[in-house]
Amino acid sequence: MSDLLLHHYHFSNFAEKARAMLGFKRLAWGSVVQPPILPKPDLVPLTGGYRRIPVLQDGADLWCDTRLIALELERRHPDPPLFPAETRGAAEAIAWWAEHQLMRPMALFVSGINALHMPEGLHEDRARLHGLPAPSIEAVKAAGERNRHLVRPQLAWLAAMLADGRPYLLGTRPCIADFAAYHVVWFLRGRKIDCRAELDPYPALIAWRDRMSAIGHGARRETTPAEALAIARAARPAPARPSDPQTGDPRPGQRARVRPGDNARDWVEGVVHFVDAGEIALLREDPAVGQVAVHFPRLGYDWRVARD
Ligand SMILES: N[C@@H](CCC(=O)N[C@@H](CS)C(=O)NCC(=O)O)C(=O)O
Repeated sequence: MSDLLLHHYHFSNFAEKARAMLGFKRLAWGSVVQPPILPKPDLVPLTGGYRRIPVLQDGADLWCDTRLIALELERRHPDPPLFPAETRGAAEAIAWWAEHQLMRPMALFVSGINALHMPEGLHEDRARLHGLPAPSIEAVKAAGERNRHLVRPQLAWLAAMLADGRPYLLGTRPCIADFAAYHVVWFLRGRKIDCRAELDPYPALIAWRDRMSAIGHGARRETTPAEALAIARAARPAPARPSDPQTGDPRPGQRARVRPGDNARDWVEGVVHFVDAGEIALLREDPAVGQVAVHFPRLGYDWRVARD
């Protein structure tokens, strides 16, 4: 049985990507449900300030960001592959586009259409996450309509990728491009006012979405946040793989800080445990969990050597 835990909440689309990848790898995992807005008192002791969802946990190791979660799952369970060699370049580029160009208009569209039906405090929390003042409901609604027109042409691109009848975006089997685009499309259904009618012009896109949904989530068992903290407390971070610092990088043993480059830009500080061209992991101590290793991808993140 896998000891993997996923910190998530139901309506998080990035969590849906992680759940689907766990299903694709046919894994059993512990589901730790976290709140969708701050405060997150049972997550922050583990991550040192990273608040986004999902986070993958194995003992005293935490992986932040679904880009790195995908790579970690692939390293442990290469079959079936999320990154087949023959399509890797195109797949990574499509995934980056879907999550960094299509996702934000999608979030503003669906949340705007559902402006009056979102959980209490969500609009304010998300504005703060992006460094913006709390918006009025009218502003949220107007952003919904504006962003519908940014979503539409990009959904048409996805549909065009499937126009030759292929079952998945890059061929006959799903890869990281499919998972990254799937969770963005999944978000259309997530709220009280269903926005899935946007897919009506594209039967092949609907069929693809249904194929992705049929992959399922693997074997999920419920675990409490308190259990997840206790598991981290009872464990030690796994020994690091050999590092390969790039020019200018902090070295293993040096103090460093890492934060997302796009939103929720809170620094996490610790001692470099591992660093290579794709990943940086920091060791940190917390009274609630003892020593933990927090792993971040490089792409999409910013880092500095920490000055005392
Ligand atoms: N690049 C990140 C993005 C994660 C993300 O933006 N997650 C959203 C939920 S879908 C989030 O954390 N929102 C704020 C929150 O839940 O506190 C990833 O791939 O994991």
